[in-house]
Amino acid sequence: MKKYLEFSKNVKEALKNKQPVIALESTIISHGMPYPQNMEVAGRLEAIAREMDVTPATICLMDGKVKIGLEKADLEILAKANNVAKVSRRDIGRIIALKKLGATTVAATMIAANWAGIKVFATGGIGGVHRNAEDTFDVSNDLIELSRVPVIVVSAGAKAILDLPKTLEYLETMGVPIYGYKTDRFPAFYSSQSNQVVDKIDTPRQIADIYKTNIELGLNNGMLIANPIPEKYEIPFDEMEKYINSALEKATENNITGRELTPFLLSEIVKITEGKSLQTNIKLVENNVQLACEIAKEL
Ligand code: PSU
Ligand code: MN
Repeated sequence: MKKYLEFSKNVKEALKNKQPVIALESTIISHGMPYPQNMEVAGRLEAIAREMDVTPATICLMDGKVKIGLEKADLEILAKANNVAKVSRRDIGRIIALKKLGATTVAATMIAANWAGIKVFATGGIGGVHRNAEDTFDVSNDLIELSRVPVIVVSAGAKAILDLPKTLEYLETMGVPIYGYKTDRFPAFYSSQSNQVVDKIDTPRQIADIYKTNIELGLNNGMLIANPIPEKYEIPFDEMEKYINSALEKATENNITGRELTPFLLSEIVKITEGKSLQTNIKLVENNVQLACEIAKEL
């Protein structure tokens, strides 16, 4: 497997010297936000990590390799290209073998981070169980990978485009530990809380200790840290619900399903909120990068 990994110079050095490193995904750049904001955000996230003396490793698939850590030119390609594949587990081999350009989802980023020896990963929101999953069976691969790849994922919960109670039930079934950071309410991405209850945890040290204990016990599953958006930046749950419903209606009208659904809903919501949701999205990812860096330092 090692022959497929290509480390940037900084990430290679940091890992060799046992310095803290965090992984960042690339689907958020290619499919989650429009250009040029995606490029700015990718750069800003890396800068936040560096200011905290943590090395950021943005991950993608390019030229037949799994790239661990991207140079600016690579980020630019990802941010601009409109033929980037969205890569979950099933797509990794195909995109590498055919030497295509692939952006990694939470699922694929966890897998690649684990190959690279990176234990903490910051993102915006994870995929989950979609509303109406009882008809469509649309359950994100992210949830399965959380159950079998030993990486800590810091997210702002999950978007309310999903069915949050079903998402939490599914994670419980799959044995994934979920902790609310300084909260016992599962956050709903744009909103700092939903009505769903989770276990509360208060410090990065405790998160690192639980992770280490799990690993030592041979429980090689991942862990989800749900980090609420700071209240001053949030969009209230009820207000979001209206936007989400009209995005969902439009998806149904246009027969959007499968891997297209999540990116479609994300871009519709940006349009409906006239960019306000994008600002919120950026704030929460920054907040997640900070927490991921604190956890990586403890580890
Ligand atoms: N949710 C968001 N923003 C995102 C995604 C999800 O709020 O950018 C992206 C992530 O990369 C996530 C993927 O892993 O979508 C999930 O897609 P799907 O639902 O098709 O599994
Ligand atoms: Mn899906």
